[in-house]
Amino acid sequence: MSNPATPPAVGVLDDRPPLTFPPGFLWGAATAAYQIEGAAAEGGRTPSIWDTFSHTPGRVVAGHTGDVACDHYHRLSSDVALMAELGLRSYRFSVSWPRVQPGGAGPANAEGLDFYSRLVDELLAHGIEPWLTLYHWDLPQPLEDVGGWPARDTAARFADYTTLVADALGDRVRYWTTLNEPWCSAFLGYGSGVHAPGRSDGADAVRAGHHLMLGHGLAVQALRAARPAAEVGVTVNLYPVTPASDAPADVDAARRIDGLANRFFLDPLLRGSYPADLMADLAGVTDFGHVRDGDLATIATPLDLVGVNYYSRHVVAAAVEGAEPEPYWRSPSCWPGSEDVRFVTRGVPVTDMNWEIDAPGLVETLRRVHEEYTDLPLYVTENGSAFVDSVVDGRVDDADRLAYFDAHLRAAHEAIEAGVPLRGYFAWSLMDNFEWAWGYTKRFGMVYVDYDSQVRIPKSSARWYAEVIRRNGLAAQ
Ligand code: IFM
Repeated sequence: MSNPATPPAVGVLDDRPPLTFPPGFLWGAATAAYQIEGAAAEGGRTPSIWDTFSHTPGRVVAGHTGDVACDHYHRLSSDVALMAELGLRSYRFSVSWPRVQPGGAGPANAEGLDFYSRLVDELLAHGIEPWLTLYHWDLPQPLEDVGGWPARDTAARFADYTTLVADALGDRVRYWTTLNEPWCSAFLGYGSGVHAPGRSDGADAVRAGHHLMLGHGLAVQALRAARPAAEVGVTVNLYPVTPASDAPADVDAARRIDGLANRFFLDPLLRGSYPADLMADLAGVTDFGHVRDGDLATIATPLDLVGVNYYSRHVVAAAVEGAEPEPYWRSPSCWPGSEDVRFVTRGVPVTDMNWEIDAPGLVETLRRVHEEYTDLPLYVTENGSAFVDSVVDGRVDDADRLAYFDAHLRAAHEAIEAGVPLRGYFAWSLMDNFEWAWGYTKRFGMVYVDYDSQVRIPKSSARWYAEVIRRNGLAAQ
C-alpha cells in the first residue's frame, strides 16, 4: 500500500455495540474491464463499442478514452496485493469480450484468457473469491456493425463467448453474473445514445433490452452445461421510483418510469413475462414483434442469485409544458413511451454525479426484489458515490464517500433484519476509473488513482472499509 503510515480512519467505528452482518457475508469491491484495464490494443484484443465511441470526438468528456485507464492489465499482481491488504473477501471484475474472443466470433484468444486466468489464480492465492461478470458493456465492434444488441443474433454470440470463458475459468470461478445493468446497455446505448454505441431509437432500445436478456438466458444455459456447480446470476440496476405528489398524473408517471427502469427487466428475468402495463405504454414504440415463442422461458432460466446495483432514487412528475429536455439518464429518449415525464430534484444532498443520496432507497429496493420477486440470495453487486477528492500530504480524506458507504451499509443491515437474504456487498469501486461518458472526471474509487503516475492511494474510505470487513460489521448508531 502506498501510504502505510496512514492510521485506519475509524470514523463511525467506535466501541459501541457492533451492527454485525451474518457469518460468511461476502465483502467485496467491484470494477469493470474497460474502466480499468487499459492495454486496449495489446494481447490480441480488438476494439469494442466503447473504444469506437470514446475515440469519436464529442462523445466522452475531454476526449478521454480507456486506452490506458488504470493500466490494470500490467499491474494485476500489485492490484491484487492491494485488495488483500484491504482485506477484501471477494473481487468482482468483468471479462472483456473482445480480449477473449477478438471480433466477437471464432475461437478463444489464449493470450486474453491467460490474463484472466492469472487474475483468478492471484485472487485465490490471496484468499479472495473471484466474482466474474461476463458483460460490462464492451460489445466487440464487429457485432455492433452487424446490428448490435437490437439484432437477435447477438444473443447467440454472447452464449458462445460465455462457453469459452466457462471452459477456461469455470474450474476456479464459483460466482458468475451474466450482464451488468442491461438498462444502461439498452437505454443509454440505444435510446439516448449517451453511452456506446451512441444510437438513439426507442424501438431499438426496447429490442436491445430484450436481446440482452435473451443472451443472458442462453448464457445461463451455456454456463450450466459447462460448469454445473457454478453459482449463476445477473446484475440489474434498480431504483425506487416515487411520484413527486399524489396527483394522479404524477402517480402514473412513476408507474411508467418504474416499468422501464425496473419491471422491464425484473419481470422477464424472474417471472418470465413482460408487464402488461409496460407493453401498453410502449404500444406506440414497438409491437414486441421481436419477442419469439420460447424467449421468455429462456430469459427466465432459473438462477442461483440476483445482483442489485443501487445508487439513488428517481422522483418523477408529469411534465410541465415547455420543460427543457434534460441530458444523460434524465433525457426523454431514455424513456420511450414516457417522454412527457420529468425528473424532480428534491434538494437533498447529492454526489458529484448529481445523484441524490438516499440510503433508505436501498432497503426499499432489496425488500421489493425479495418480497415481490424472489427468495433467491441477493447481493449488492455495486453501491458507491463519486465525490471530488484531493490529495493532501499524500492522503485522501474522503469523509463524504465514507459517510455514503456507512449509511448504505446500515441500510443493507436493516434489509437483512427485515428478512432479505442479502449475502454480500460490493463497493463501487475498488479504484478510481474511466467513468464512461464522464471519462476520468468522476472518481468513485475507495483507492485514489493518479492517472499520470498510476500510483494508488487508499482513501480514508478504503481504510474504514477494511476495518468494517475485519469486524464483519459497524458500530450501532
Ligand atoms: O461506473 C459505473 C459502472 O460501470 C456501472 N454502474 C454504475 C457505475 C457508476 O456510474
